[in-house]
Amino acid sequence: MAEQKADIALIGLAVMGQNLILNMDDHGFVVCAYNRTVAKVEHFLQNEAKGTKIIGANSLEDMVSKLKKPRKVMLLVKAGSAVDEFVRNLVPLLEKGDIIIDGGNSQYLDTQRWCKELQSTGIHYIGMGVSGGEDGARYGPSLMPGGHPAAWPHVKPIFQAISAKANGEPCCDWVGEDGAGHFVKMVHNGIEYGDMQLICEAYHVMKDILGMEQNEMAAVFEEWNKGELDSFLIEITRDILKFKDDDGKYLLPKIRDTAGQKGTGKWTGIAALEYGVPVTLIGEAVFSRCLSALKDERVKASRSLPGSNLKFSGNKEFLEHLRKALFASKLISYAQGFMLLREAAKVNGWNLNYGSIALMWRGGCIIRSVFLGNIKDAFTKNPQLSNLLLDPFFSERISTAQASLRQVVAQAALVGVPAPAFSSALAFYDGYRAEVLPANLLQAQRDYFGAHTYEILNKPGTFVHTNWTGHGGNVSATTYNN
Ligand code: 2AM
Repeated sequence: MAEQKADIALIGLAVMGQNLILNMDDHGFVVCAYNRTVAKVEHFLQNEAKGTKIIGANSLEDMVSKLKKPRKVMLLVKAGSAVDEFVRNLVPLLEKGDIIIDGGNSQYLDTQRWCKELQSTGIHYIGMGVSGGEDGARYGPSLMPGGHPAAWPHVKPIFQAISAKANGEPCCDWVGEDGAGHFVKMVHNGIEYGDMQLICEAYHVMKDILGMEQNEMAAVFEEWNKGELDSFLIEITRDILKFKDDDGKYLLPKIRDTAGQKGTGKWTGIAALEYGVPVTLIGEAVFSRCLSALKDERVKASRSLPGSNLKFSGNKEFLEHLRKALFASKLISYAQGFMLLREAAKVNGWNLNYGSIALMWRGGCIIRSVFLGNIKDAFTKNPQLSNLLLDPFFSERISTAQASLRQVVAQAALVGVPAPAFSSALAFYDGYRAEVLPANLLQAQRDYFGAHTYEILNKPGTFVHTNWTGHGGNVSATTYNN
């Protein structure tokens, strides 16, 4: 009897790849497994995949021959050259209508490039963000596919079946054209950096301003997790705070305070700079990791640079300010993230559905939270919403929480505890709501030294240059009408 043909092939048998295959198998799909080091295929079939419908292949040709048409081949290999190499080798083996899905952590520009390059071949390309770690991959990740839209109906049943569900709805939907899926995944990771940094700053405030013990802090996070901050990251923070080492002492203080990073937060910052969107909180979160990595310099500086002599004089009621500050800052960070998505969509011609992006992040991934349900509701009510802060639900929340954010930033500054993410959130908030900013002076400076011209406030479109060093206050102005 001929071997049953597979619904999809998956290349890359590291943990994420294996778990996604097992997840697909659980949902009734026949998967063909392949890996660069072919010996791993047999090992997988004999161990983790024993007793399943999963089949294996010993070459790319063998794999392609075992697939139903249109063939679907998913890559879960190292981003960059490994993806490029596999795509190049696959293209001659595939035909019009077949689909390649890159589920790795590729840069969206690479995905954009492949979409463009494969356009003429008729082979469809999808770049899909996958979030949720190993557990997510096994039992329900958040999946963010984008690329050639014609491919979506063919892979939709598989990906929506294996994805996480939030209130019964799949945390997987079509994101948009070419690199949109990987772009959204990148912004997700940036937001994750911001959320983590905010939680770390809250912990720092509790520890060094309020002088709290770890079990007390754990109890506060436990409490916070029951309300509007309910999220995976708050939950794991509670568990981390509670965790004791074999010697019965808390593990957390024994961990060296230097943060690592793989780069996706940094890419969000780079994209923010390139698109000219003030995604300040994520930027600060990335820089905070960089600063933490300067441990030796910090140790030296701690002995010579003075801090503040002021002591905090409040009490534990301050915790409510801290909770509200965390909520407000998180909201500001997400508002910034969606601003970046909106600008990138405009520049690249992507038709992004912001509500469905919020739903994709609502479950399965690291930033999953109740809060994302509120964001989904905001965009469902008003798909044209220009900024999350202007949604009625959120503008009411921020107007009550902003005073607490001021308290936290002010106290941290007075006592000398760094709170870069909280501070940048507040600075953005005050900048965003400012009718007048001091950029008039900035324009004057630019015109002074570089004759860049400036626009007349009451005459939009009228640009003039002033001879700022002219004698006796006699300035000459040239008018340019755009
Ligand atoms: P391997 O098992 O043969 O190393 C995660 O590292 C996955 O990416 C693994 O399946 C790994 O295959 C694959 N991978 C890493 N670098 C690769 C490369 N340069 N070419 C092909 N596959 C690669």
